[in-house]
Parts: sequence; structure tokens; C-alpha cells
Amino acid sequence: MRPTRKIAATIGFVAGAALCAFAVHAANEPALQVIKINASKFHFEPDHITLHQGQPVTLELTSSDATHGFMIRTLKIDTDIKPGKVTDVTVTPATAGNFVAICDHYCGVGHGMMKLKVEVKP
Ligand SMILES: [Cu+2]
Repeated sequence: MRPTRKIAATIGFVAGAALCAFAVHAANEPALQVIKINASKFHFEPDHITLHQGQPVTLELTSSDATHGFMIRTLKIDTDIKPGKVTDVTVTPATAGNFVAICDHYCGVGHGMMKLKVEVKP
């Protein structure tokens, strides 16, 4: 092999190794946090979730009976949860603090008791 070809081969190898390192780094990025929440008359399960300020999270909302609502005013979330379907909501909490999610779709006599505590840690 002539010296110039040897250099070209070396550069190719280094570039390839760098690309591999980049791909491995990308695969090691932290996975998006996913929290499953099920609504039923008249509560949410779990009834307390912990999020982290500035970190995106996907809430997978399901209902095991009627249509419920899911509203967290401070986080600008307001959706319905229909039975037999998963409703995904992705949010990145901008501020830390304690918030409350409520059911805002009338679902029966205990409707007003449906609350879920949301703690956003700094
Ligand atoms: Cu309700």
C-alpha cells in the first residue's frame, strides 16, 4: 500500500469509528418517561404522580368504564378519556410545584371527588 492510500484508509476508519460512537450515544439518550393512568368511577389510579421540571413525560390515559375528563389547568392539559382507547398526552412541565388533575367530564354522583395529585420536582 502506498503511503497516501494508507492515510486515506486510516481517515476512513477513524470517521467510521466516530459515527459508531455517535450512534451508540444516541441510543443511550434517556427514554421519555411514560406514566399510565386509569380513570374509573370515581378515582384515578394512581392518584399521585411525580414529574420533573423541564423533562418531557407522556401520560397514557385510559378509562375502565365511562368517559372521564382529565384537566390540569397549570400544565394546560384538558382532554377526555374514552373507554377502550388510550389517550396520550405529552407535556414538559415548565414550573415546579403541586398541582391537581380533575375529571372535568361529568361521570356520575362521585364526579367531584375525582382528583389526582401532580407533584413537579425542580
Ligand atoms: Cu367525572
